[in-house]
Amino acid sequence: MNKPIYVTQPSLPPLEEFMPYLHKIWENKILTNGGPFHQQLEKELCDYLGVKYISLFANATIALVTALQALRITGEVITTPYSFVATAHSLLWNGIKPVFVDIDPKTLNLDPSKIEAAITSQTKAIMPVHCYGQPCDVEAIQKIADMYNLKVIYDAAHAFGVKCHCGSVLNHGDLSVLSFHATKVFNTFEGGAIISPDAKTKYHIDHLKNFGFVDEVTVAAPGINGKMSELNAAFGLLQLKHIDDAILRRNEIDRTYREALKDVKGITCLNGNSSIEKNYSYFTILVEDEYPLSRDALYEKLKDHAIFARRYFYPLISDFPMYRGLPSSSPSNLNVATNAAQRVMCLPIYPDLNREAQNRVIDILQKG
Ligand code: T4K
Repeated sequence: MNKPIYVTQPSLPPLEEFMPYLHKIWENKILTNGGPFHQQLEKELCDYLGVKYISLFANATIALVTALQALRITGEVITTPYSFVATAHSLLWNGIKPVFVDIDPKTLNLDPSKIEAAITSQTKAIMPVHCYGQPCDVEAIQKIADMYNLKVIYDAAHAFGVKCHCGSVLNHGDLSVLSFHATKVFNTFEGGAIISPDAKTKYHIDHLKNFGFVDEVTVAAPGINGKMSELNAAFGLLQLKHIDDAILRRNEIDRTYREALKDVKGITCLNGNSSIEKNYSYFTILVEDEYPLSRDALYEKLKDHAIFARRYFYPLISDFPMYRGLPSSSPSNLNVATNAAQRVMCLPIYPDLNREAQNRVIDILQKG
């Protein structure tokens, strides 16, 4: 039986490299609440990512919930149905009505040309996703936001380290939210962060993730416990030492897939665009009609060979029971997303995926 190959596997540094960090934590007994590793990781991430202010979180879902709270968003928020369910869940947790808008067929990101038609007097913000780390059309989105006085919160869970023509993609919009989950390019086991443009917003967010405490006796808002622990922050500091190598290795795997699949009829590889600095977080294909197998038949065939690709993002968020009833969830409103969800597949990509394992995946795709 072949060894299983998963869509991803977390990068882990040599265990012995983590021991000095653990000794330090055992020594000073600061386990959480903004300890020294937490503060150091915030600083080092700002430098690495090219952003000004960052607030670490326990995960990206709580960070999204907090980002909306920080900007006092209510009413309706325009978002994409083509994402992980946490994007829209963060709206429901704030009592906000999600309004789904269709996606662009090339990038599978929110289609700016469809946003304006969905704006009502209740619309307060746009929450786009840089899906698979491919930057949204940030300029077009900002133009609409400025015109209608809307906030923009980017779900940048996939976009660690991504740079577009004007530097870090994380500097666009009012806030951006990263995920450091085990399955992400940069992981702290669990973790996340909010990128803020100014110190005032960062400190407000820092209070919100600590129950709303401003000082020992003052609670300014009904905040949550969203703090990252010292263990996760220490691990992040170590991960940061290895991140460039990890992204380099992902780049090689991406290149090998593109080369091997370029002549396979009916397989379209997404996001080949080389004008941006990518993180190669996902390798996404669309299985078109010309391919001898349907997407689901291919998915099952891979599984029979112990290759566990994933259909991110199928089903669409708008198909889940808590969203299905919304007028904007109608498939006729979401033609491109509906089609993409039927065709998409994410192939295994992670630094430890060796050539032999990648060839097993490629062989099956080439044979059809
Ligand atoms: N916004 C977007 C756009 C997101 O994609 C996500 C998360 C969020 C927000 C929320 O971020 P967090 O709150 O999680 O920080 C996974 C992840 O759990 C989720 O974080 C991620 N997106 C989503 C796209 O994928 P599943 O249900 O597919 O994960 P799971 O457990 O099936 O893992 C996939 C494969 O990874 C496994 O088959 C094996 C491998 N794996 C996984 C884990 C957890 C490992 O090898 N080791 C591990 O520890 O959701």
